[in-house]
Amino acid sequence: MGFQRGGESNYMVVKDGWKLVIPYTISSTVINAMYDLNSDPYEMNNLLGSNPDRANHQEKAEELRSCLLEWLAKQNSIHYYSVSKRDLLNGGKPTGNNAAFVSHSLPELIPGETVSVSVTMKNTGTTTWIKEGNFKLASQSPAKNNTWGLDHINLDEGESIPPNTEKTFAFDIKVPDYDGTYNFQWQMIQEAEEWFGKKSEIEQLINGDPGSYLDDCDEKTDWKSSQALKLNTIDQKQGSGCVEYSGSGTDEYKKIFSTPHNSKVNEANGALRFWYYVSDPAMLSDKNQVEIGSSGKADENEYNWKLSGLTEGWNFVSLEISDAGKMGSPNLSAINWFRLYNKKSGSILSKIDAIQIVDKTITSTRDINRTSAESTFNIYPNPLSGNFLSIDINGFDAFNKVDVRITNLLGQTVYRNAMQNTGYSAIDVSAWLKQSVYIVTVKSGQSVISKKLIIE
Ligand SMILES: [Ca+2]
Ligand SMILES: [Ca+2]
Repeated sequence: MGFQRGGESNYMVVKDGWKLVIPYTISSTVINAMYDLNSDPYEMNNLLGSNPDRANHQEKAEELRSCLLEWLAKQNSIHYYSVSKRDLLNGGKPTGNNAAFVSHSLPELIPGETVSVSVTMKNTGTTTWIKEGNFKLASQSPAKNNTWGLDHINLDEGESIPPNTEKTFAFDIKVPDYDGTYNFQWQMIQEAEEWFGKKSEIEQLINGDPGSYLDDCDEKTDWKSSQALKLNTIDQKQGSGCVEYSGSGTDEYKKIFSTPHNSKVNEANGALRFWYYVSDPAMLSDKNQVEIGSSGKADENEYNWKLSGLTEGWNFVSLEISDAGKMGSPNLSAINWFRLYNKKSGSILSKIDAIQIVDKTITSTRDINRTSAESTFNIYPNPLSGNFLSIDINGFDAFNKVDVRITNLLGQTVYRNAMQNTGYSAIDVSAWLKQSVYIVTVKSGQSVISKKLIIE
């Protein structure tokens, strides 16, 4: 008797001249197969699968599966439960996992506060959700994000959610208080097997400065495609519009940016994020690709990814630079190329919006440690002769308020304000600053920086 976890995609059991192959996960594209190696050494005839006599082989298949289960139990494998429930006669599919979003309740999302929320899902499949089966509610957009302080909620020990019943997951979240755009969205998952069912309705929280966009898709200027693109100003996810495609041509969205975009990220911390609407993902081949680059064209100094797991409607796509295919030496400080393209088996409607290259470590975790060496601020114009002094504040601890103080040369404070670290502020100084020299001090946490301001 032998076991093997074959490649990435299946388990194999060989015993007494019989061989059973079971997909490693539910979502694998490999189907269940069993061969009688004594009479069929070249594995030409799958006795399960579409074999009309497959029911006659159930007993043998179950015997081999129980050997596999014994082994998985010893390994303490997370796949034990799922493998024990697979329908061996029907290719291991359909899985029977499905869910409908019923409702959620959430109070106002106040940055920095802990609030109680709930998400209700209905089991519309044929499997029963239990903790032992690794059924959970988990965060989406992006998948398994930790924005709200937790990325999943377990069922209770002994709890059972059979088909056609609802489950309300009630839990506390910590609302992020740092700048950015955050999505509150959840979906059922059978851990290590598959995401399934409808995602919860998305709620967005925008704090302070959401960060710059590679393209906010509020205009279709310079966007090219195999079809005529439209500007959609009704169904956008951000700003005043999104760019819309309809047709069956391969090139969907491509753009050469006349001004290169400095993403300020590196390969280790960067992620490409955007919203992508697809009317019918089944029309897309699995070659669906997206790429960014710094040569103003395809296949030269580019990062590329395959898109997968798209669902009908809007998808929040999050792709890590560290997972990308790479051609040449793309320069993340000068991105000037974006393309999304795909072969299609029919006509689709798609939309794209809010393309960002972000530091994923800032939007996915609270553990931000920016050194004070990176903290800077600029005041301008300086010397100042008008009414408004502009301040740009960068790199201070995003969790603390930034204390801005202006003192005269006698050390007396003439202006003081605690600002959120929103980057840019304009202060009306006309009422209280006379022609003189002042000191502007910006302080947050351990970082203190002072600069001289001249009023003319
Ligand atoms: Ca937009
Ligand atoms: Ca490419």
